Amino acid sequence: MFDLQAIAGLFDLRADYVFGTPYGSGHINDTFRLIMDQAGMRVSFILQRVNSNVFKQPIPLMENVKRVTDEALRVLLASGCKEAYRRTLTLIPAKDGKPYAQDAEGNVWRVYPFIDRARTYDMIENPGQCVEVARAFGNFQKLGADLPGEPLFETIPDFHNTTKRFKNFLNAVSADPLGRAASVQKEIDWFLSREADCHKVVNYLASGELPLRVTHNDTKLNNVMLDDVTGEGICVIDLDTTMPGSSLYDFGDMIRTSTSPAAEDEKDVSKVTMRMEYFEALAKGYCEAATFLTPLEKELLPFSGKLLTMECGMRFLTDYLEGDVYFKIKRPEHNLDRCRTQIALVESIEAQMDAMSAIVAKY
Ligand code: ADP
Ligand code: GN1
Ligand code: MG
Repeated sequence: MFDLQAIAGLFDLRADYVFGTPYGSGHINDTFRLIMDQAGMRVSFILQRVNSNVFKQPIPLMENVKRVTDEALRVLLASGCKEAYRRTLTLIPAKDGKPYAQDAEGNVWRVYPFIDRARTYDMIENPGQCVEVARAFGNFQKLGADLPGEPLFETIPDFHNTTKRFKNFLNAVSADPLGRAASVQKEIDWFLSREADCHKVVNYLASGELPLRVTHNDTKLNNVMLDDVTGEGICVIDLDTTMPGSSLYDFGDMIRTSTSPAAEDEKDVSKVTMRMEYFEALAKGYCEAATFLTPLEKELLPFSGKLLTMECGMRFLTDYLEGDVYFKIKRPEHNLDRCRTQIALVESIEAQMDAMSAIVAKY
């Protein structure tokens, strides 16, 4: 569908195109692995088309990514790190020197070196990985705290504003463009009964009781690369939503994606459960790295898992009602299946909230 060779040719890769294939399991951007021949040596790159339906202003977004990755590289090199270029994404410039290229249709593309001997996981395999994931995202927030210059551009306004997300959900229910609402009344009622939870963090941020930080905002498990040999969380990726946010958004999405043994789109929701051992590993890794947390942020860490899982479930249901226009889907009821796993996970978290709080108090 895209002429990958021509697009690769827009970048200063100093290599001959061999082939390119779709890559990864992200729900938003179009990602490809490029195999190139560089003076006789096979090298890989990641080529991505920024999803302009989701990100309405891709160029300021790319300026954010450039600032964040430049700063990460600067810090790694200053610390004497031997494999700095494996521990942060780095943008390869286009032939005109810009950190991105535009094709004739106006699509914005970027290229990163392919990070080798490391991979992302769609499902967590052991609690040790949780420690690594949480540490990597915690350290990423530290980097954000020291980022010089203006605040980052807000690539998706109100991305985690759960009050607005709830309103959008209500609008989708009443518009019901595909006549799907009646068949999912049970799920709709489930979210309606939890409205009060949607306002809590938003209100604390508005009153200043919770601080606004530079956060990643999409800390799902498959947005961090773990080293194949050591298992270490070596590189945080998918930086499109790095912007002002709450630490709770980041920790909450780690709970959502790294504590259950079931896939996000598992059809058998009886498999979905929040495992305390995995939560404890996340809390340990995160609290070790995120030494800046205030008492209220710490207190709300267990609640953040409920909130972000609820938010994501509500977003999947909203997208199902609106006709699957936002998240990539692979089957007709994909978003509905995803919504149902999120509901099951929230119920599991609700049942264990006290024990989760006791664990946070330990760290
Ligand atoms: P999306 O926004 O669609 O989730 P991501 O930026 O997360 O896109 O990329 C999708 C997948 O591609 C990731 O989960 C990861 O497996 C892989 N990936 C992304 N960047 C790199 C990289 N620099 N090196 C190796 N793999 C990568
Ligand atoms: C999307 O891009 P990806 O797959 O890492 C989404 C997240 C959701 C997640 C649900 C920009 O993340 O907000 O939590 O799907 N990203 C965007 O799996 O909307
Ligand atoms: Mg991703």
